[in-house]
Amino acid sequence: MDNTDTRILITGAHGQIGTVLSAALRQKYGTQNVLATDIRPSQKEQIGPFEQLDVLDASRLEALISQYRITQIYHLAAILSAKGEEMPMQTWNINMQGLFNVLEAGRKLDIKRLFFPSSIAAFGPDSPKEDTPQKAYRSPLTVYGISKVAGENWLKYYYKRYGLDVRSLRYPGIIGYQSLPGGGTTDYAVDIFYRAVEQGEYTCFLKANTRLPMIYMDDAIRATLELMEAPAQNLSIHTSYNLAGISFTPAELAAEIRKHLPHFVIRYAPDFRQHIAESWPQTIDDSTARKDWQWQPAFDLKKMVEEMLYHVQKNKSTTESAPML
Ligand code: AKB
Repeated sequence: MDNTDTRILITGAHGQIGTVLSAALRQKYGTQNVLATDIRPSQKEQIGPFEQLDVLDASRLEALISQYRITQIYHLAAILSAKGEEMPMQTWNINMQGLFNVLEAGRKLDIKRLFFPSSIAAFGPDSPKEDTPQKAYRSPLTVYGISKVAGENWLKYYYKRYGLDVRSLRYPGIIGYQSLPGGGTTDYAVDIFYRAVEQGEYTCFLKANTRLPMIYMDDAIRATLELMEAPAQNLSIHTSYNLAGISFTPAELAAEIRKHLPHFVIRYAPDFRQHIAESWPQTIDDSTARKDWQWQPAFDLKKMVEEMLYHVQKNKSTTESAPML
């Protein structure tokens, strides 16, 4: 790695956010200053330093931090809401023990700044559904959500007790074309674009009128970088910041897609994820983020759908015209 001040380690770098965030951080800090890690082996297109890492392996995590002289960690590795309900104990273990290993490494090895993603899943059926406030009561239904609430409180503990500079966002469902989500309840809002372009139809696992908070990937990445760069004295939240982008229902998303693909058909076959979605907020009040570090989303539903369709169609035609080997 180069001899600059900031050297970053990302866990879960092959995940939906990790794929795009690694590239953005490499562009900003230099390829050699960002170490991507994941439990899955290196991908063919991996550009820059990569190490295979299971976040439950605390000694390997600490060895990598020392070896690469890491100064910042983005800890993204986790099991999401829907998958988490299939394996509650494993999810708790991975999400919590993984976080403890990172926090302890941060404390012991003098990490300067640490990022941990929380989620709208930290809220539950007893939180207000509309404009859910920053400090709303949080009693989530899912193991994933419980691990996020607990995680947020541990961040605050490490900040207060050890002075560790830990920062966090409650991400809405993230929509992007660069990577696929896996195991989440909001995944439909990415899948729908691929099905619309490739097959002209989609069967949604949520009901037509299920409104959820979402955000376009560009906004989510920019929010992450802006929060991580904000002066420490401006930050009033040491659990996790509410973050809002766009809220919509599957029916509204389908109608917007139909403006570009008039023959697109959506059907509904709600499954267990409906219950999870109904326990979450519909819209989020992110005024504290706007005030503390001037957060401002750039993508509305129209712009997001235009961008998604453009990129998904472009990727499809590139794949189709690729020569057979
Ligand atoms: C999920 O659906 O589990 C995630 C999330 C909202 O945290 N996308």
